[in-house]
Amino acid sequence: MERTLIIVKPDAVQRGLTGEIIKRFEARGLKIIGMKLLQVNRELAEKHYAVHRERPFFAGLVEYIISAPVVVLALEGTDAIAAARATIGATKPAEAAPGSIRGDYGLEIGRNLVHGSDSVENGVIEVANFFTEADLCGWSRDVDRWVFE
Ligand code: D4T
Repeated sequence: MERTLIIVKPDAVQRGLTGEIIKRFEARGLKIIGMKLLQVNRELAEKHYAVHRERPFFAGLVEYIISAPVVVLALEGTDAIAAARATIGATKPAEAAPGSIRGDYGLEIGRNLVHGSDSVENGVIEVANFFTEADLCGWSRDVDRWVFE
């Protein structure tokens, strides 16, 4: 089972799309093992996007992610990383396939609605950046045998 960190970004929360976005991951079969609403502080934002520290868009990216509350989810499932990223769509919403979150709701890269971890290793690291082990709920879902073979 892989874990991925999903961030429903400030633009999505402000636009009232939180439920719509969570619904898509849930319907796909990914299991929510952690979820909370929070306003990310600068330190956590810079840690989360540290890989982009030298890029010209870094400052704007940090300002955007700390500008208003986000909803973060820890999701678990078979191939959770690839499945979640396919559900999210391409980084540039204008290039994202219709049916993906960004393809259905976004236009600009700086307002791309949702984050999903890009590797198994980063999924583990990012979930730990936003949740303590005590925050996570390793529950047994009754429908799991109809989702996982
Ligand atoms: P996140 O990390 O938000 O899920 O986005 P992606 O995984 O799809 O894309 P990314 O890591 O390459 O970029 C992280 C974040 O930076 C913003 N960004 C990116 C931007 O504002 N301008 C840019 O030119 C790029 C490449 C959008 C997503």
